[in-house]
Amino acid sequence: MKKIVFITGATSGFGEACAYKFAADGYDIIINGRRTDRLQVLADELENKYNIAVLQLPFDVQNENAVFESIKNIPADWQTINVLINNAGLALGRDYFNEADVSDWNTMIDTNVKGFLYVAKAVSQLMVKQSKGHIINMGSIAGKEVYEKGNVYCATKFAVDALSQAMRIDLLRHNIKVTSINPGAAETEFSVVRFKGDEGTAKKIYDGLKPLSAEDVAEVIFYCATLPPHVCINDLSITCLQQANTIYFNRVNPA
Ligand code: NDP
Ligand code: 8X3
Repeated sequence: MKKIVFITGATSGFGEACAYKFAADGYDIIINGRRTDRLQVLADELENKYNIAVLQLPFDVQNENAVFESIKNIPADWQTINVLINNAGLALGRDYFNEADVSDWNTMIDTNVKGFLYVAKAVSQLMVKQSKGHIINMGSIAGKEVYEKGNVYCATKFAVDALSQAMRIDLLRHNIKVTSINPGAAETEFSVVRFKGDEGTAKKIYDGLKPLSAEDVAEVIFYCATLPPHVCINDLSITCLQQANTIYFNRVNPA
């Protein structure tokens, strides 16, 4: 039977790795992101390599109207979404609270909280019609514990944590699973985005570490998504061996 996964933020990192992981298992895939050139390349690769169908749904999750209109207009045979990976998100800047850039705060809140909510609401309405589905929200260990200069990014991930709990309660009567995945440091484009293209500073985040890879996180997400129907992982934190929490690392020979 046809299985469909909808992945936001599929043009890079965790989202892209999930697209490959689920495609290899025969899922048809709805991919979202803003960079349409990357969506096209990904769609071509997945269709050719895995003989599955891919629907490209480019939109900016910050755009409320675009999110609700795009999801409402998904072709009927794609609306039976089994799994949503609500992953699109970013950090911008790592600054003391009093020095941080307010426009960075706005973008993080608009993307990680408001965009995240728009997507979850629109897709949950499709899942309610089927009385089943699985929403996998991308949290972070930054949503469990605040760290210095993490302020608003951490707050957005605390919001994801609270909203995952809220969705789990409110969607319980519709048989919809809600899982929050909370990774620690993972080497994707995340830090390059956070430091606005400064690759040297981004690289230093992983100094002396073997961090998580996007594929490690995709593996865990796939595991959560493929458990028996009556089993739901509610909340799962994952770090590399050398990270205990957002603050404590065991770095080996840092430069
Ligand atoms: P990447 O930067 O590699 O990927 C981020 C993805 O999000 C891209 O596909 C990007 O696509 C998409 N995205 C960002 N903003 C928007 C937007 N406004 N509308 C639509 N898509 C958007 O980072 P990761 O894969 O690491 O990050 C994915 C998620 O995981 C984020 O929510 C992040 O907070 C979280 N996370 C990351 C950790 C890490 O250490 N890497 C650890 C814990 C959580 P495009 O630019 O094409 O729109
Ligand atoms: C990303 C992990 O610790 O850099 O959410 O905030 S961290």
